[in-house]
Amino acid sequence: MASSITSALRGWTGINSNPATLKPVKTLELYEFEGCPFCRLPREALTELDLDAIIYPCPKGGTRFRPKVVEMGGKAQFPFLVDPNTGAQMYESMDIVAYLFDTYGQRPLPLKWRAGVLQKISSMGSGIPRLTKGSFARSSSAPAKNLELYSFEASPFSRPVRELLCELELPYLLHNAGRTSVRDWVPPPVRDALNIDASSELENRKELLERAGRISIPYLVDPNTDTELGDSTDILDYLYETYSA
Ligand SMILES: N[C@@H](CCC(=O)N[C@@H](CS)C(=O)NCC(=O)O)C(=O)O
Repeated sequence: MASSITSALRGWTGINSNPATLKPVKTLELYEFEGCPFCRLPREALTELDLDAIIYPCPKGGTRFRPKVVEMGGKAQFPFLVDPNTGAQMYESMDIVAYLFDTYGQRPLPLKWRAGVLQKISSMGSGIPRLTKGSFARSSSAPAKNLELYSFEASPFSRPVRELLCELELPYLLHNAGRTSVRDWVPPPVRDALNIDASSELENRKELLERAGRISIPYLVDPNTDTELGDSTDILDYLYETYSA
């Protein structure tokens, strides 16, 4: 419920995808933490542009990836984007959003993103219902391989999963799977019951359909244990049991 309020307060930004003209050859890397209002903005832009990224969680008190950001950029400030395709490395949420639209969207920055200050204020307000979730590190065991998550930024069910991945400092490949058509809005159980075709033009949705037989977001893949889960409650239980120390 609180997660839905957060998405609603952001006007459901980060729900629709209009794929970028150019897809990065090497995956983008974003150092961020889920509870940070500034970090939400580039994550929303990634969904809007249908871009994947490796998320390196940097919650407060985190020791796994925070030092790397200080090493690369000189300070512990988040978000921090690394683009291995161009060598670009940058702080500042709105600079990152503009960079993504310019470099990969290859289209003018949408009007709403030009009002950077308003976006930041709105993001701060919308995070209030989540309190401190996704902000502070908890001890965990580090996975050998990155996890993978099919998600889109505004998904109320994905947010708690991303918050826990963040708190446990578990890096993951974020497969964005936003919405492009009306049928994407039909809840998965209704879609299943009515036999509604779930196919999509988005690569990640196609991939998920093939992999799981249905499209239900979030969907977690853990190559360390050969586990795949498609229900947020099951995913949360699994992450606690497997990685929380
Ligand atoms: N103007 C920056 C502000 C970034 C910022 O202040 N981020 C906070 C987190 S919300 C931060 O990095 N705090 C330092 C820390 O968490 O240690 C932006 O828009 O990206």
